[in-house]
Amino acid sequence: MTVLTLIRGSITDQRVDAIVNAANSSLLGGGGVDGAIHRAGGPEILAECRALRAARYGRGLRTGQAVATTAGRLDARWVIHTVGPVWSATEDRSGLLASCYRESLRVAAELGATSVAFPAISTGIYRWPMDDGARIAVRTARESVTAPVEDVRFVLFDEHAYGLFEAALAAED
Ligand code: AR6
Repeated sequence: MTVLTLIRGSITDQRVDAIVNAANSSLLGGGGVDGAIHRAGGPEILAECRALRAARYGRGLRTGQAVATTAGRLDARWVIHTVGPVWSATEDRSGLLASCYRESLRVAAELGATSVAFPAISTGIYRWPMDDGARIAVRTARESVTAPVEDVRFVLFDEHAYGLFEAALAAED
């Protein structure tokens, strides 16, 4: 049975099979979680991202899709890069945000990962409201997780995010 858990802290401190990165379509790094992952994981991750761009992803990774690389020096086997949607007040992009969680879990299962750590995708630089982002994260992970993944962790940077994920989890039960 899959367990969804919440952790307060930095995703770069997690010991799991796969760490999910809230990347952008260039796959070449950025701020927030992306910057932290590349800093902590070292240049091997960026080298693989560049190779992906040179091969299958010449035009970048599309929003809602996911792709894996090495985790470099992180205490994980893989980083799964996914591109969240930028929040829009006029267009409903929640299907794309759900797709990030679903596709990341699909890639994780394909790799044989049993444990996966997620950040709250799109809720930082991409401005998605945290309460809605939390609901989409929890609901989609519960619906789309498959074996061998059995441990899904949401790693929240601050108390506010943690509280909203807690509420989203409680509302699902
Ligand atoms: N561990 C866990 N959560 C974190 C960490 C961390 N080390 N650092 C930030 N957060 P963001 P996005 C939280 O901006 O909104 C990058 O430049 C943060 O508080 O990392 O999907 C990419 O290259 C927020 O709640 O990702 C893209 O261009 C959440 O993680 C763009 O930002 C996500 O914030 C993606 O923006």
